[in-house]
Amino acid sequence: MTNEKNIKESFSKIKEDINSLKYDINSLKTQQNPRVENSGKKRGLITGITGQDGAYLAEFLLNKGYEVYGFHRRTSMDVFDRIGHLRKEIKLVEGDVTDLGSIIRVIKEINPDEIYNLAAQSFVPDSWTQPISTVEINALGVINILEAIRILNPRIKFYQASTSEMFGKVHETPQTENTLFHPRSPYAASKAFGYYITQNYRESYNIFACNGVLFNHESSKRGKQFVTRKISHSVAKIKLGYQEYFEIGNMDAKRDWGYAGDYVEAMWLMMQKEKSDNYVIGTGETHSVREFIEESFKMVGMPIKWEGKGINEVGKYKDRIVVKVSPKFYRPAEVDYLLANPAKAKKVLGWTPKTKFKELVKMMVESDLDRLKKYGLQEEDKSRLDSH
Ligand code: NAP
Ligand code: F7E
Repeated sequence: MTNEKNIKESFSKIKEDINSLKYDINSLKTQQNPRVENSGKKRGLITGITGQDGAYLAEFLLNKGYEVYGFHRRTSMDVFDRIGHLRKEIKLVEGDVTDLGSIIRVIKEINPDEIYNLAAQSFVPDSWTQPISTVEINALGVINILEAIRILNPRIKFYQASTSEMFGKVHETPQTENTLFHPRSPYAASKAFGYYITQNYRESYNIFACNGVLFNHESSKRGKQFVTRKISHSVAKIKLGYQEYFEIGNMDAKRDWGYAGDYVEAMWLMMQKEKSDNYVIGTGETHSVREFIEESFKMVGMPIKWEGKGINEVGKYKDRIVVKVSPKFYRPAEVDYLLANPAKAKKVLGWTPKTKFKELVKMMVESDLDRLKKYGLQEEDKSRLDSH
């Protein structure tokens, strides 16, 4: 009996040893990223896959031969419109950047080579109405991913979607990698934490962690709350007779607007360098909201003139009012003027933007016109515009 008991105990000890050996081998494998060595295909994990940049970056990485994994959160309805054309090629994984457990699960499953953290509550006005959740997603979400990388596999490369909004009330013009931050919204403050913690994990743990400090970039996939798309969409509706006029906030704010398709290349380029760093990405040109409106109306053959001042100012096409100012779109604190100096990105990454301002406006207005002509006014064309 004693003998049988001893044998059983020895077996169970051997089993334990084997399991612990298996665990050690697996962790070693994780450190070496064996999938890359085996398949030769790099694995890219994109958070915020359902957003504007997620869609462009996914397409870009697929074209570079990556296996692309899209991290998305649970929603009550499908939000895959922007990546519909890529659905068969992307592997979707569910999680939330505010949920560390979900990040750990996904990273363990996929063991990616590169993580692009694009997930954010990215609409600045909503950061005043939902400040805590903005911070949870935009700030804590970043450290959640960095912690998961540090614990699971510090060789994974990390990209953080930082922003020109951090320059806020600008300390110098144009803005470079050395310009001081002066955040003007809970959004910008939350992103400043994301920026610094990314830099800190690089310096503390030698993790490859980049900050792309991207200036505003737009496209036909831009959310309709953001000013460029709000304008292109409204102008297209006015041209086709679906709407009489639209309301706007501070038309004198200036932005360095580029094309999202150009900017995802910069994200990838900085992840291919030997050392991680911070890069300013922009066009080096700035334009006002007012100019964006004028150019959009010109594109559809309805040139406008301005009359009045302040909240009484209107934009008129012939005798028709097509633009009105409404203080409901003013912000508690405004970012008046942004202009990038992307010299470092040009020198170190060899990156230059390809799309100029007028081309961008044309692209966006034409896309909205074409879609409305093809499908008519849809439910999505009516929603949310009154509140933003
Ligand atoms: P976007 O269109 O608003 O996309 C944001 C993405 O984040 C969406 O896919 C959204 O998912 C996802 N998301 C939000 N909360 C999440 C959470 N808790 N867990 C997982 N995913 C979550 O933004 P974008 O214009 O593509 O910008 C991409 C990133 O770049 C953002 O971080 C933004 O702050 C930053 N950025 C943008 C610009 C710009 O001009 N576009 C400039 C500088 C920096 P749902 O679809 O479910 O909402
Ligand atoms: O506003 C003014 C508004 O909401 C641009 C995000 O991607 O880029 C974006 O942030 C300007 C502001 O973008 C309206 O006051 C006037 O000065 O298009 P926006 P944003 O706030 O610059 C940065 C880089 C990001 O990181 C952000 O995630 O336009 N403006 N009238 C208006 N803006 C809106 N939305 N609506 C108006 O009616």
